[in-house]
Amino acid sequence: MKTLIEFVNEKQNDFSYASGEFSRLLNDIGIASKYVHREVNKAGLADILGYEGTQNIQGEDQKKLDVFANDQFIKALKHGGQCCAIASEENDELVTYDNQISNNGKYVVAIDPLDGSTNIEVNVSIGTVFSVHRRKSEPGKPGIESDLLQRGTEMVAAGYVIYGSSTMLVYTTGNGVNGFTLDPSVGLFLLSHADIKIPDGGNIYSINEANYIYFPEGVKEYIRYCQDDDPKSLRPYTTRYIGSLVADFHRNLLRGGIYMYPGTKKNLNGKLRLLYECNPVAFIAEQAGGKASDGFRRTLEIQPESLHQRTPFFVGSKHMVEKAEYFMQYFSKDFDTTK
Ligand code: P6P
Repeated sequence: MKTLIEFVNEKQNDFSYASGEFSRLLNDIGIASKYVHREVNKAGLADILGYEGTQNIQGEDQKKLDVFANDQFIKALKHGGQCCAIASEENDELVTYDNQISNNGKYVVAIDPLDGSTNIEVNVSIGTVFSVHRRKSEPGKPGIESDLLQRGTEMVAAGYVIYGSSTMLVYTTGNGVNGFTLDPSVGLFLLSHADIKIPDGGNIYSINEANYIYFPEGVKEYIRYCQDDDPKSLRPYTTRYIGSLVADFHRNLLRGGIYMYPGTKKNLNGKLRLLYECNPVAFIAEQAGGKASDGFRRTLEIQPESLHQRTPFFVGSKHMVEKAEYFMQYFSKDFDTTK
């Protein structure tokens, strides 16, 4: 089986501009994820649970594993020298480096180092989500915020690592989606899911229905559509919701399905962040033949205004997202936040 390094070097020729810097950056992310894998897999044993006592910009208590994962990715990207700035869910401000090599890095990374971390102590799959853009600012100095505030359509790569029954790295560079499973006995990511395609249709919808009374009418109508018991409807839907974006999306990517975190009457922009949750997942979904939007507009075309901004999110099988968009556009035009 092909290793991640072999695959990345082989595909490196897909990039006219990258003479190996990009391959190095991707491998650095792979290295950091192995360290996170090791700690996640012994979370129940080592005293690395419990709150670090600090809170991230979302006001969420930071668990030690959050902080550990964040440190690993920041260190690995610094060591690799290809990245000049990072937007991380765990850091209020942009992370830059004080060394000349990094300040000449061609790329910037937006990352959620450990998404779904409230699931750590109940042994539910969690994940890392990341996106890569080329810097726009002058090299030779640290990256700046505007380097990160680029549309998703400008991304050069996106991926996630799911720490579940196995640890998998799934990524795209705009030429399809490939999945690599970590063989912990040798510490190598091996190509296990080549050229992943999401089914156009599916029968899984993933949403936190506890928020039902706050949902837009369009979402309520879509849920009713899924639950329609008219025998002619032939819609054998089922709901699956883990509360971990990476785990819910990964299952739907392989089986077909839709994940929704819509805006609500309480939070018009929903909960998920554009730069390091929705954009990377949207890029992967599209590259696998699926769709992603805020209910009205393609996620990748939303112009980011701030590092931690939120956006409503509908992502998954093409036909399912289109049906949900139909209901949103018909019943909930007032929820169109990105005018
Ligand atoms: P809720 C985890 O905090 C996360 O960002 C996603 O991974 C997950 O899908 C969602 O939030 C869960 O949010 O409000 O349903 O608990």
